[in-house]
Amino acid sequence: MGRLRSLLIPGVDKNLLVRDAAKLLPDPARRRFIAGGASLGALTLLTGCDVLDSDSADAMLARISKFNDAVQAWLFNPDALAPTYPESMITKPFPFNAYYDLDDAPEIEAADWKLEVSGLVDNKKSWTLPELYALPQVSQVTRHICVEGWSAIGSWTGTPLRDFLKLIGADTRAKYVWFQCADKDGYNSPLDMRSALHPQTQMTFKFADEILPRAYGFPMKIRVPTKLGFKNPKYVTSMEVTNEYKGGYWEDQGYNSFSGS
Ligand SMILES: Nc1nc2c(c(=O)[nH]1)N[C@H]1C(S)=C(S)[C@@H](COP(=O)(O)O)O[C@H]1N2
Ligand SMILES: [Mo]
Repeated sequence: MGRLRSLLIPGVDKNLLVRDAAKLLPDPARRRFIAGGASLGALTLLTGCDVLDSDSADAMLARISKFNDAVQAWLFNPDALAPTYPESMITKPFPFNAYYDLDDAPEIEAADWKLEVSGLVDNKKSWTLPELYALPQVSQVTRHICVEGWSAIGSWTGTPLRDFLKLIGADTRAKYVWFQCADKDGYNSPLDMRSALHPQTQMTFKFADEILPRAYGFPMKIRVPTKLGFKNPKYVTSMEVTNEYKGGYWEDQGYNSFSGS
C-alpha cells in the first residue's frame, strides 16, 4: 500500500488517483468502473468512502484491494440496497450543488406548481402538492455522492417512486422515466426503469424532516441513493414514462447515464 498511500497527499492529481484505484479493481469491476466514467464519485459509490478525505481514501483503497467475486456480485447488482446510516452521521450543513449559485436556484410557488405526468401511463392527471403530500411517505438516511468527488449523508422523506408509478398505472416494461426540472436553463435526467422501481428510489418532499428547502429542490426531487448526485433531479416539474432515450443535462455532456450500481 506504500505507493498508493503516497498518491493521496493533498493536491495530488485526482485523475492519477482514479487511474491507480482502477488498476486495483479486479475485472469485471474495473471494466464497469471505466465504462461508467471512472470518476472520484464513482469510486465513492463503489466503496462508500469519501475519496477527498485522505483517511477514508486509505480505507477506500484498502477496501478495493479486498474486493472479491462475492463483493462484486453485490456491487453490480442493480437491486442491491444503498447503505443507510444513523442520524448522528448526517452531514451538517448539507452542501448545496447545482450548475449555478444558490441565488439563481428556481423559486417555485407551491400553489402554482403541478407535477405533470405523461407517456406510457394509464392516468395522465397532473398532481398538486397537497395531493402528493397525502401519499404514504417513508424516510431514509443515505449518502449522496457527487461525481466531483464529495459526498454527504442526509435524511430524505417521501413516497417510493415505484408506489407512485403503480398508482398512475405506468407501463413498467418501458425503459425510462424521464424527469424535467424548473431550472432557468433547463435540467433533465433519464432514469432506467429498474432503478426507478428500486425500493429506495423516492419522490422526495422533505429534507431533515422539514419541507424540502429551496436549496435542495423544493417542492420535489427524485432521490436515487444507488446513483451519483446528478441522477437525483431537483425542482422536478414533469415525469414521462418512455422507451425513448431523451438525454439529460450532464448525460449529454459525457457523463455515463447509468452512473450507479
Ligand atoms: N434541477 C437540478 N437538479 C440537480 C442539479 C441541478 O443543477 N439542477 N445538480 C445535480 C447535482 S450534480 C448534484 S451533486 C445534486 C446536489 O443536490 P443538493 O443541492 O441537494 O446537494 O443535485 C443534482 N440535481
Ligand atoms: Mo453532482
